[in-house]
Amino acid sequence: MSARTDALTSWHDDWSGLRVAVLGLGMTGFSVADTLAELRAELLVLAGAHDEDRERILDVLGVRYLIEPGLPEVPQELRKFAPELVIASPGFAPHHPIYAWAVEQGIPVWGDLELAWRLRDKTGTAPKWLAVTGTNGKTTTTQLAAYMALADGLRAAPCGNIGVPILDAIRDPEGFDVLVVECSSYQLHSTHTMAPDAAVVTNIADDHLDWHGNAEAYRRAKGRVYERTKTACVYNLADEATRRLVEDADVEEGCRAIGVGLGVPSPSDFGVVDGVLVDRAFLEARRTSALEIGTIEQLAARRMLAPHLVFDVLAAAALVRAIGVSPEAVARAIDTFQVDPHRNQFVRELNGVEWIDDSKATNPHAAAASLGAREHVVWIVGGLLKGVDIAPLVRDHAKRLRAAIVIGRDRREVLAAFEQHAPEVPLVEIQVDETEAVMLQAVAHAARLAQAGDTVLLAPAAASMDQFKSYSDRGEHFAEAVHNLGEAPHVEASTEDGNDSTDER
Ligand code: UMA
Repeated sequence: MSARTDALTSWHDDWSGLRVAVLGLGMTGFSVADTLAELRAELLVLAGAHDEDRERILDVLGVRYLIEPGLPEVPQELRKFAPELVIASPGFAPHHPIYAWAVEQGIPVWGDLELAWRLRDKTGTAPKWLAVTGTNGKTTTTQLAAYMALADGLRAAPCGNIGVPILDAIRDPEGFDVLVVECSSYQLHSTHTMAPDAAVVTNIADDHLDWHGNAEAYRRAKGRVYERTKTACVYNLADEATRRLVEDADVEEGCRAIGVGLGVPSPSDFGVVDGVLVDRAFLEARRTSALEIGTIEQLAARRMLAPHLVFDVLAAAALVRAIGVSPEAVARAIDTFQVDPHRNQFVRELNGVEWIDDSKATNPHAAAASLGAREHVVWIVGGLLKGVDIAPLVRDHAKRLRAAIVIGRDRREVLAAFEQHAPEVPLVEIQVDETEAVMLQAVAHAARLAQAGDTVLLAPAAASMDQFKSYSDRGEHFAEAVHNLGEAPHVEASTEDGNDSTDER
């Protein structure tokens, strides 16, 4: 790292004239450019696609930008600009030509988390910093932790990968007491000095292998969240890999490892005893007693009994207890918390069949949690697999499948997995690609195949961008199609325009 960028560790340092290349003009790139323009850095923004609204604002701010379709190589203008620092949006993988060029030139590459960490003292006092990552459950855990801190009267905000760029939170005029930062593996890859008060990896399973190159690189990126942690490294007792990441991390003196599980906890852990959620970590008498932070009954009332949700609640509680949020505030928060849409969301019951939207299950690990919680399932599966093997998921859950309906671009891999591991499961391949038609057909077939007592589960184990705008768009199309189903026990499998394009075995 260069001496100049090394020394820039505060909002109140002199950032003026620093030559920074910003990669990307999405949520992240824009928030970085806006922030650094305010600090009077000299900027060059590069992106592979136009965004007219944001470009207009950059014009007003006097920020230079270069938009080139696909950004296939290192532009001459960037070489001439000779950046002292590159800030990469998460979508830029390390093998992107510009990212790789910067590394080769010895130019420091930061993500927005790194910049935000250095600028966190804008309002004078730095907020407490809770960092959340994991393959699944990170958004719910992030929201829960922020909600629990709010219930204790703290100014708290969830931010980061959750969809609120962290620099927007940093620039809030009044500032926050606590930031709960959802960190993606992409963001963590380019984070170097962040030192959270408490951090959690909720679980680790293969995901985003195309970006990271391999599973080990993905795992290592996730593990960076624990580096330099001050008070508590929270990990999943049921996921050995998360404990190993804590062991491998270089943390501050006095930082404790706090395990979270669904069973009776040992001292220093969180868990469940006779229907009561307990903290056995943040109390003096932890050898002999535990603090009540909520009950299973409370969670049942909020439709949050699925094991992964109970885990998320306990993990969030561990994070906020590490910074002194009271057990009573945690319990109050559980009483009113609502899980976001498209996360195991109940859509409708029709003729004894339950319809569930878990469109957020964008990888096999998340889909496994969802499938595992049900006995007889008609499963809507498929999309963009992101280089992840879906076969083990099909193998492990074949027994509970009444039928499967395969959507998405990577259908061939999904069909092959069924061929190999579940040849007896009735299969429908939806062969259309148009957003509107896909879900109409999938839902109509599911209605025909499901029997009373079954669950129809949208848990695609894949990303959505091949056929939908986002996982929420996919979930909304599903819910709309489900709500439009008639009351008749068996709905004919045809779309409204009558063009059903499927293959069935
Ligand atoms: N771009 C290129 N070339 C590339 C990649 C991107 O030019 O190879 C440009 C695009 O043209 C565009 C910009 O980069 O100008 C987009 O940047 P981005 O893809 O990094 O997306 P942002 O809009 O900055 O949103 C990011 C996160 N997106 C990704 O990680 C892909 C958002 O998480 C996050 O909410 C936001 O920052 C704020 O922190 C989304 C996500 O899908 C929800 N995350 C993944 C996940 O949760 O699984 C990691």
